[in-house]
Amino acid sequence: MNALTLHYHPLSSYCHKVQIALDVFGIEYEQRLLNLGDPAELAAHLALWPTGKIPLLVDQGRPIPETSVIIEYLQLHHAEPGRMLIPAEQDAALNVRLWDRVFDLYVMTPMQALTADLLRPENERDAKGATQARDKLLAAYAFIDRHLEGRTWVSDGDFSMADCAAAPALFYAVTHVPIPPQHLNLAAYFERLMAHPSVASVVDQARPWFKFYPGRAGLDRRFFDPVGA
Ligand SMILES: N[C@@H](CCC(=O)N[C@@H](CS)C(=O)NCC(=O)O)C(=O)O
Repeated sequence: MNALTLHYHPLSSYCHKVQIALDVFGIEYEQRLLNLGDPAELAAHLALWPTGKIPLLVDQGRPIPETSVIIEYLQLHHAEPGRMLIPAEQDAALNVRLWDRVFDLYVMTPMQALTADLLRPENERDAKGATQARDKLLAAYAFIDRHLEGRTWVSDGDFSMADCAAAPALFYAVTHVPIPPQHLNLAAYFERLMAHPSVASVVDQARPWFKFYPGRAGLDRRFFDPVGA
């Protein structure tokens, strides 16, 4: 068994964030697909990490939770030499952590609320909560679009942990709230993210699963598996 195992689900945005980082770092690892709907699997997972959230990295039996911590841990202990997602320079590193937080808190969170709402029976849906989540996404799109003016990646340097967070957050967010046409910087950034080899590879792995994603009606056809979509 490989020393490093990622407990994951192929449709999970936060798992994609870490899978992108693993690919950038050039790290070999095993994947353990979790079915948290199964009571025994859920109990075993909760014993490892009581929040029950995925992904969870397990390194020689030691659970490492929380995506941003996982990525920092991987860079510290397992990345191929010279491969970095958090720059060594402290102020630059703070900026990466800031934009990682922005995507987790202001894009992932409302996106997850909208996906969760779709999983409820029609008569239990939260129309007010969904409107608020859509408004939050639109507000985030507007300020991220302004921030991206003149930038290739979201922090000032190379592709970073913040872009690992941005790619799956935006991938699923746009299925609920498309990028408004005036946000040209954000639309171009989205395409740059999708063309990044590590992002494209993670999207490719998940392709056969997108037909099960609750927000699939809003997902661009190019992301579906051409066979069996
Ligand atoms: N702050 C956590 C968030 C992880 C998270 O929300 N994961 C979702 C999947 S994308 C999850 O575990 N959902 C199952 C649940 O909430 O029970 C992180 O960065 O690792």
